[in-house]
Amino acid sequence: MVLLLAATAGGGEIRGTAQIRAADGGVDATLTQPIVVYLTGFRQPPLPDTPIISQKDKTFSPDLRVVVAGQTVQFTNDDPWVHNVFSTSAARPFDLGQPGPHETRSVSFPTPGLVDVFCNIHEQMYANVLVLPNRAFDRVAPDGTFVIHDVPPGRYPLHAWGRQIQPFEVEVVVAEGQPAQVQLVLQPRLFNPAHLDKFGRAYQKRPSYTP
Ligand SMILES: [Cu+2]
Repeated sequence: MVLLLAATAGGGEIRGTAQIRAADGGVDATLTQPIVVYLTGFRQPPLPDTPIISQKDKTFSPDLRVVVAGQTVQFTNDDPWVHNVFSTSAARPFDLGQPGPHETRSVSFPTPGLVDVFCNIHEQMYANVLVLPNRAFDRVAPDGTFVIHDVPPGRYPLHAWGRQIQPFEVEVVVAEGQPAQVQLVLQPRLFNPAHLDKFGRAYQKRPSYTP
C-alpha cells in the first residue's frame, strides 16, 4: 500500500490519526498506551538534549525514551539502594554495573533500533529506548492524533510502534503541496514483560538486596 501525502516545500508535514483495533472489531476511542509514529529511510543529526531515565521506587521513569541515533541517555539512581541497568538488545548491549544512590551513568545510542532496558537486581524494572535514524517522529496523543514536521520530500516507510500493538509499516510519499491526513488502524498484541537476567538466566532470589 502506498499513501500519497502532500507536503509543503522544503519541509513536509504528515498529520494523522492512529487507532487500535478493539476485540469486538471496532476501534478504541482513546489511547492509553504510548505509541510512537516515525519515518525511516533517511538520517538526521541527533537532538541536542540528554534525556534522563530515573530509577525511582524500583521503577524506570519514564519507561520509554525516544532518541535519535547519536544521543546519550543519563540513567540516575534516585532510590536509597543499589540498582543495575543493562541491555542485551542487539542495537545497544550495555551494563552500567551497580550505581548507588544519587549516582548517574550515561549510555550513548549510536545505532537505530529498539533497546530493552532492565535491572539485574529488580526483575520488575523495565524500560525501552527507541533509537530512531532521524527527527521525523511523534508520539500519538491520547486523542489519537499525531503530526510529523519538517519531512524532506521523498518516499519513506512510516512505522508505528508500541508495546501492545503489532509492528506496523506503510510506505508514504511526501511531495510538494499541502499537509495531508493519514489514518492508521493498528492491531493489538499481548505484551509479555518476562525476560532473563543479564547472564541469560532466570532471575534468582537475592536476600542480600532490597527485594
Ligand atoms: Cu533495580
